[in-house]
Amino acid sequence: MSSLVTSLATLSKNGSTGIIEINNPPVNASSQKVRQGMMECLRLVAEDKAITSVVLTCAGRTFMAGADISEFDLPELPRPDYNEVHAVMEALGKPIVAALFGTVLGGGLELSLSCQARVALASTKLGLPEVKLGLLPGSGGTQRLPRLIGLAPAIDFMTAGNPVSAAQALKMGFIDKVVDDGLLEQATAMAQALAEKQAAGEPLRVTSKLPIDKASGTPAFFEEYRNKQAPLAKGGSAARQIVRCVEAACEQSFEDGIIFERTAFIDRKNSADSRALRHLFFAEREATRIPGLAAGMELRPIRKVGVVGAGTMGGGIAMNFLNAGIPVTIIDLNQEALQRGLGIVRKNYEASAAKGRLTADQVTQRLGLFHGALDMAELGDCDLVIEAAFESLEIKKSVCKQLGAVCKPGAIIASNTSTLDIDLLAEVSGRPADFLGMHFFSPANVMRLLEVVRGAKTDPQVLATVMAIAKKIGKSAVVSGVCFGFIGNRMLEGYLREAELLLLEGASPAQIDGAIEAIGMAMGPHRMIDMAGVDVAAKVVIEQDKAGALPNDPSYRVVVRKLNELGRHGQKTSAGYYRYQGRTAIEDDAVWKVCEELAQKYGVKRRDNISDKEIVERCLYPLINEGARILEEGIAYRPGDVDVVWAQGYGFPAYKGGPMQWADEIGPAVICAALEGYGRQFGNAHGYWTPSPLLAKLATQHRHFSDLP
Ligand code: T1G
Repeated sequence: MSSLVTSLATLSKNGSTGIIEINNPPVNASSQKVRQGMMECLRLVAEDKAITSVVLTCAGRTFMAGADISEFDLPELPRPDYNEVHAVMEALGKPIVAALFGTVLGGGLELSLSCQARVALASTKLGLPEVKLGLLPGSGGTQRLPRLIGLAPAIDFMTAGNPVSAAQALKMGFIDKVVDDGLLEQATAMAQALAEKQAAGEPLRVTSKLPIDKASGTPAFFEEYRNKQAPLAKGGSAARQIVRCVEAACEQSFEDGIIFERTAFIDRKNSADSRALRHLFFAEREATRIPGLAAGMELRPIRKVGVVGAGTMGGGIAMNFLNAGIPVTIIDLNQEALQRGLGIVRKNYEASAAKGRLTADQVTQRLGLFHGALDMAELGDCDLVIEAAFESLEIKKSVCKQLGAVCKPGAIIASNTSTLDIDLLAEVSGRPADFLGMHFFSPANVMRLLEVVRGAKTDPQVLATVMAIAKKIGKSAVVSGVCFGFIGNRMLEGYLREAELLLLEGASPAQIDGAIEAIGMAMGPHRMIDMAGVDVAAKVVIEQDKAGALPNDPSYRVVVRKLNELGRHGQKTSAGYYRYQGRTAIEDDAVWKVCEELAQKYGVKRRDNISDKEIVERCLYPLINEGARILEEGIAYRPGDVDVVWAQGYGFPAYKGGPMQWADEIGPAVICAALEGYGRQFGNAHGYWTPSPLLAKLATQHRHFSDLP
């Protein structure tokens, strides 16, 4: 086969079939050079009379996984535009068959829709996830897909943004054949068959020329679909625009519909919520890169994992590794606790199987990798041991000391502590170089966030190994330095402090939670504590108080401590900051009275003019300020790392990109001025309102967190 290589696309010939292969590692994203290469290959195909059909494929591990997202921050989309390429493909006059494999997403799937047919390996995943980036399929997807599979299935597929299997795609009607192997051969055979039909007089199927089901596309149909999407204020713009583009496909010619779609796409691309979602997409991947660590460092093999503590956290942690096919030995002090822990994991898997999320074989396979034991010595052959013992310094010191003795040389020892000093536990283990923190978030088998806490003496190879295993078990890992609360819980301090002060000053839990949820937080502070446990939150404050780590402020977090004393531990006792009927939170006058009494006791003046704006600023600006301190102390490497922690672990709205991205949208100078204003209004005796040096510097220099290296 002869071949002509242009930039990132190669044209070769297999008899009368031209093979266009895109080669842009790692995911064949559609960059300007890819599109230039394709245009060159298509020109050559058009000129070569000997070529009567074409197969479009990619090198590497996947067919095109979408447009190059990094191009969207450019002022203009670099030409040739996607739609120029699609127009040349559809006007070629020769059948093109797409050979699909890997993860065919976004612009990659749209590219294939401009072919005459699509053949996919059975293992292929196909999707239009643009909506998850605050975008919409911007290279003809909203115009071509409805012509192939109908209005409702196309809108459902694009507004959900979730991938489907090749078998599902075949059933939906947007691919033509699924093969188990021989993809290129099968696609070539189909291309040649289409060429023969064309030679016999059968017109080529051109997707953009297919009719669209206008009869179903009534105004009421589209209005109903629009109303099903999330509200605009909660990141619903992209989905609503997708519905509008499909409506335009019914109202206008294909050519006009493409223009409509492009206008809507540009509007989305330039929106704050899409910028935020794209920021998080890259931030999550950037977070796995450790400054100063040589790429490609040899990692320690992790073939077997040990978990100490068969409680809720220990069981959840274990499931992460079992799900990845890694054997786990779990230890607990007594048989009853151990059996309870093993039983909880079994029930979790059986519940997943009952919902069809796992097959019975998968449940059997995973449980077959899971063993319980009472003797720590059983952990002697583990490569990584994670302690998830009760959150008490004495207990964790004892466990870490034992692990230092029983774990084999080279084994990594991790603590799941959320409040204790990793360096202290590392020293107690006697192997500080092998030691670090792995702070999972409950439920540990569900929450993607993992704070990896590097100790002062943690070996870089240990850190790199844990970051790699985190990706293998599907976690979004972020490295934190050692400090109280690491990244997330440390920033939570000021947020919860102000939420409680607002209660003393006269706001209700419902008003505070409502104001915070209105800006997109999944759960307000008080509903969050009621779910996690008022006793758990109070214990952290009490332990800090014992350690003399609280501000010299007698009113500090008095409400959570009082509710704890009253036995109002939250949802689990049907009463906390709210009263509960099942999971329904109901405002409770008893809490109002507690706050009134505490306000009187601590001389806090109550008022009834607390606005939602004040609530949001007083709770979230100190959170951002603490994030700035965490950056200037080097606890977090990058602002994006802080954003990933809050978006993945604390319900910060992804369409705001995380607290530091949101701070950039508001402006550091605005935040700085607001902090200083509250300092003047309430006094700043405890330094609650002092802008961090970094925030103050960004404010005066009119720079942003995104300008930081
Ligand atoms: N653009 C640019 N870079 C991308 C990229 C993309 N679309 N997809 C992945 N990368 C980079 C990623 O940053 C990382 O870089 C490396 O590739 C490996 O990715 C016009 C508007 C395909 C399932 O949303 O879902 O098309 O960190 O670590 O775990 O209508 O990447 O190595 O430097 O994630 O194996 C639509 C996004 C775009 C798909 C592979 N497409 N990508 O997962 O590897 S918008 C998407 C993914 C669009 C058109 C619209 C995943 C993956 P680095 P990775 P992975």
